[in-house]
Amino acid sequence: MNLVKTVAATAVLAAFGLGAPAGAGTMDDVKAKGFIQCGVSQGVAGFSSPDSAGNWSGIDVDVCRAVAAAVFGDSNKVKYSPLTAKERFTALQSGEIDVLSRNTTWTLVRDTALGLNFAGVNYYDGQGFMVRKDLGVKSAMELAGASVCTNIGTTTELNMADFFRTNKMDYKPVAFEKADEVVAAYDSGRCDVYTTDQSALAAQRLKLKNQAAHMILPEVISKEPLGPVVRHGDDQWLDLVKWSLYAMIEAEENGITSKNVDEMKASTNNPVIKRLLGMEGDMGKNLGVGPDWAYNIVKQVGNYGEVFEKHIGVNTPVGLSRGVNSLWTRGGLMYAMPVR
Ligand SMILES: N[C@@H](CCC(=O)N[C@@H](CS)C(=O)NCC(=O)O)C(=O)O
Repeated sequence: MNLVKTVAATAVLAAFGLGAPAGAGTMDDVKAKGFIQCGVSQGVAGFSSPDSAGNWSGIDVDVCRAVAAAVFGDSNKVKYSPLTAKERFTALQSGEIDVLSRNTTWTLVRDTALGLNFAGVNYYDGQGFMVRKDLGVKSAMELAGASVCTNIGTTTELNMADFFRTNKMDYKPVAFEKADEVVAAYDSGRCDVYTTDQSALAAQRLKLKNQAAHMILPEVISKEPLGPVVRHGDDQWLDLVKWSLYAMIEAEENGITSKNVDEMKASTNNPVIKRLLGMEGDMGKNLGVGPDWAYNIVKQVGNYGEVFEKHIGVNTPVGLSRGVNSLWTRGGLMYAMPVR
């Protein structure tokens, strides 16, 4: 029966041109080649962006580094594929990348019809609008007739259409494939408005010639839960990516940081921490990795709060506050399932 289902699923994927080379077995493939191929953006500060030497960093990059720490005990065993919004799902479906960690919104269609699985959420976001201050607009409800710059192949385009239609306002979409083309078009005055996820507005604003001349309008017009994505039909790999993210959140909840993890490991009597750090239970074995999987994540990458503050927090140029991305114990949405 399972074989029949697999054959049928393969035929369906092939019929949609999705190919079938990389269904199950990503864990074995990754172990055999010795690194994880991680799909990232082409450069969104704090999320995934390269430095001048080509080293990638950001909270999306750190999800891939966490998975590499869990599998290999080495967070550096990652190669990066910069992808536009339009290219990203094909790259995952075809097996070109092992995981997509690139400000990607979890939606029903992506989770089902595209043959993908979301492994969790590493940033809860929502779509916003940026305008030049001298446009004299204080609310998105004053944008009737505006030209609006955005990216092709995104939820942004769809939400924008919903927003203007619902509010019975005309608008002129100006869409580009590359994010830098959108920024350049907006900065040169080709459109009145730049719309994307609010976190990306904060990041992309850093690329504008005169940042102080722009403002983000108060309205948030959508839900954009952003998180890592894998292929449908590979539960073992899905589990590993999911629990690598949970490990970062669980570590924060338990006060375990990259700085104190060794001390915690040596001295704790807390069974939750003992299970997470591999001293009790057999959590790594269940995931197909070693007992130190979560220890390696925290030691080499950090807990979720550390990663947030390092790349996008209030003391970084991106300057985002935790808001709904706080732990559930502080009124936020970040909640890891129990490690037991
Ligand atoms: N979260 C939305 C939008 C994602 C998106 O691609 N946004 C653009 C606007 S800034 C982006 O990040 N581009 C970066 C790039 O192409 O490198 C989605 O999943 O569709």
